[in-house]
Amino acid sequence: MMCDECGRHETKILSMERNIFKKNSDLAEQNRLWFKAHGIRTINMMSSPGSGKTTLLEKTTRAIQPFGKMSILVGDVQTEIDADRLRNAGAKAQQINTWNGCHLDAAMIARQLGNFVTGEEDLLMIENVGNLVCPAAFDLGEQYKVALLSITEGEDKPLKYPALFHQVDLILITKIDLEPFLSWNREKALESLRRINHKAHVIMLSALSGMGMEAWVDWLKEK
Ligand SMILES: Nc1nc2c(ncn2[C@@H]2O[C@H](COP(=O)(O)OP(=O)(O)OP(=O)(O)O)[C@@H](O)[C@H]2O)c(=O)[nH]1
Ligand SMILES: [Mg+2]
Repeated sequence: MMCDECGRHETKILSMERNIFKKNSDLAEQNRLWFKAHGIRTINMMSSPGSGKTTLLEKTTRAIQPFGKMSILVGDVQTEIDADRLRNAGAKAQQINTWNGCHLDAAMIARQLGNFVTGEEDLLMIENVGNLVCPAAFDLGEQYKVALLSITEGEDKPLKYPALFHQVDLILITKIDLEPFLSWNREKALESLRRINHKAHVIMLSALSGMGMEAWVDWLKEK
C-alpha cells in the first residue's frame, strides 16, 4: 500500500512532467508556425550516438547545394566538434550544447529562430543528440522526423526502442558498406522495422561509399 506522503510526491512529479511536455509542445507549435511562415522545410534527425548523422550531413551539404539553401543545428551534450566538422564541409552550422541534457527541445530551437536561422533557408536540418530514448519525446516543431540505424548496432534496435522508430517518416539504414564484414542480417532488420513502423520509407545508404545517397537527396528534394 502506498503511503500518503509517497502518493503526494508521485502526483507532484507527474504534474511537473505534464507541464514540461505541455510547455514543449506549445513552443514546438510556435516553431512550426515560424517555419511555415518562412517557407522552411525542417527535418529532425535522430539516432544512437555514432550511427553516422554528422557524416551524412557533411556529404549532404555538397549534394544539396545546387538545389537550395540549407542550415544545420547540431545538438551534443558538449563540444563544438560536429559543428566544426560541418562548417569544414562547407555547411552553415550552429552547435547547441545541452550539457547534461539527453535531447534537444523546442525552446533550444526557438532561441535560434531569427538569429542563426535567418528565415532565408529552404531547408533546416536538426541533428539531435545521439540517443534512442529522449529525443522521441520532444517535438521540435519539425515537419519530418528521420531515424538512422547503422548496421553495426544490430537488427533489434527498432524493437528495443519502438517510440523513436514508430514516429519517423523515413528510416536510413547507414554504413551499408560494412555489410560484407558483419553478421548483420538485412531481412531481420527490415522485419524489426516493419513491425514497429510499416509506413516509413526505408533507404539503405553509405555516406562513405556514396551508395544510396541519390535516393536520400531525392527524398529531400521531394520534400
Ligand atoms: N564505414 C562507415 N563508417 C561511417 C559511415 N558513416 C559514418 N561512419 C563513421 O562512424 C563514426 C561516427 O560517425 P558520425 O557521423 O560522427 O556519427 P554521429 O551519429 O554524428 O555521432 P554523434 O553525433 O556522436 O551521435 C565515424 O567514425 C564515421 O567515420 C559509413 O557510411 N560507413
Ligand atoms: Mg554527430
